[in-house]
Amino acid sequence: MFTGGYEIVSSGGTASGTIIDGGVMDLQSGASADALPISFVGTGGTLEIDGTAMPANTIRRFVPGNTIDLTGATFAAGGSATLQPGNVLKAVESGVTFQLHLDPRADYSGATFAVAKDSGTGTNVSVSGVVRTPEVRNDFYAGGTSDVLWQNADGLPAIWNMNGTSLIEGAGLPNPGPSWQVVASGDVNADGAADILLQNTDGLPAIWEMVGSVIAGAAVLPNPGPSWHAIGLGDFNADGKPDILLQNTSGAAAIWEMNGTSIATGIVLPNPGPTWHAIGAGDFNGDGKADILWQNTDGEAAIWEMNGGSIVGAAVLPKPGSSWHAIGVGDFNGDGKADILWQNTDGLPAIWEMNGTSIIGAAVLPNPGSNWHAIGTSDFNGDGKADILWQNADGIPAIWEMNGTSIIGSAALPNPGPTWHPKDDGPIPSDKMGSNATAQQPALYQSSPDTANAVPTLSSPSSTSLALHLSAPTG
Ligand SMILES: [Ca+2]
Ligand SMILES: [Ca+2]
Ligand SMILES: [Ca+2]
Ligand SMILES: [Ca+2]
Repeated sequence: MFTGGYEIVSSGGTASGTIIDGGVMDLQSGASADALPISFVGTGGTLEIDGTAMPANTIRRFVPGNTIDLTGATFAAGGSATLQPGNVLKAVESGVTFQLHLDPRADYSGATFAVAKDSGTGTNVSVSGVVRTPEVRNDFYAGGTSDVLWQNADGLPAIWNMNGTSLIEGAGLPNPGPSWQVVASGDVNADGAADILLQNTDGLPAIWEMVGSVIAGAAVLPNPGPSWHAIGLGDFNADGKPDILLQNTSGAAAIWEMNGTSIATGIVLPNPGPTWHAIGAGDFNGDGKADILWQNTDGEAAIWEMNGGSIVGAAVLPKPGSSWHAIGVGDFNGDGKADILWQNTDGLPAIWEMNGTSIIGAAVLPNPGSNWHAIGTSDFNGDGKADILWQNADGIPAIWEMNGTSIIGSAALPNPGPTWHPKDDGPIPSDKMGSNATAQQPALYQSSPDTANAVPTLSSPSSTSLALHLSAPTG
């Protein structure tokens, strides 16, 4: 990782998992940055590429304010930079063509590229307009794939920098102590690298602005009191910055619309009653605005479709029964709409593919057994489809790479031991944290969130037959 200043990767050298956070990274002629992406974080960064051989690496988050300096591209009037299919950026200077591989998942349809003379004889490539890059859950190293966020029972957080299902390196963060719960991650400051939302048992929320495993900034938010629990992060108003979903022990939910680490607006939502647990935020109808998934203690789930702090649609989903737990929301089939990950108390996982509040597909996955806990829906291979992060009761983490409801790959990760808990979008059970921590979810009953558009009750989250049982998620 590289932040600010000036770094030289010399001929024959390599840089690994490169982050350019301001400053200049100089890739000298003949140097390579291995196969991992070269990622800009924030703005004000320059990737200087010497010589005429272009790196094959994917260049992520090339957005307005960042520069690619091609020192070996002799600037001349009439040069150009144009985007080719697959987001290959083609620069032509003095009759010579240079090709750079921009993030193929980024949307450059509202962007314009330009070339200009650099400080020497070379060519600066810049971009203006609107660039949309996909936000990937738990992506602390801005590589376009999920990393794993951990917290130990003693409070110590840690991040595993992942390349797909392979652990590149792990790093411990400063220990805030066991009264601080790591709640969720999201790119709060919209710089391309995930940040961490924490909450103290006294109610105090805090945000760590992260670049890789480095805490680049820290902010404490107003304390709503210990009866309010931060549930997660989601962009409810589609301004590109995640907002905070909270729930009171009374059942009332609230949204803090955030502008980075500042609360722009606080909105208290209708109170569905304390048997309804806010599970998480995800965009079920694909309008770019996060919606809220609820589950009642009797198993029934419901969705509130949101527009900022306004509920624009609500529906109760088919009742799977109280042995089914909504683990979290993620887009398993890559259609831009959040889906629901379930797990039964007997271990059986299931997925509901959603279109708004309609279930358009449902499948039960192989049962790894009740010792395996589904943790969340990160995208480890960066294909835009959620994968499943697991942890065994003995501590072993594992990943199922998913394509819709099909398991296309699986891998076990090193075992950090059972006191370490991965933090993804699943609710955090009280028995998973230190003795000072409180349950993230409230516990008493009232009325339902909304009975409008209620749909018929089913006996299980899937109408399909059970798949074969496997002994472990790596099976
Ligand atoms: Ca960030
Ligand atoms: Ca939505
Ligand atoms: Ca989906
Ligand atoms: Ca994936």
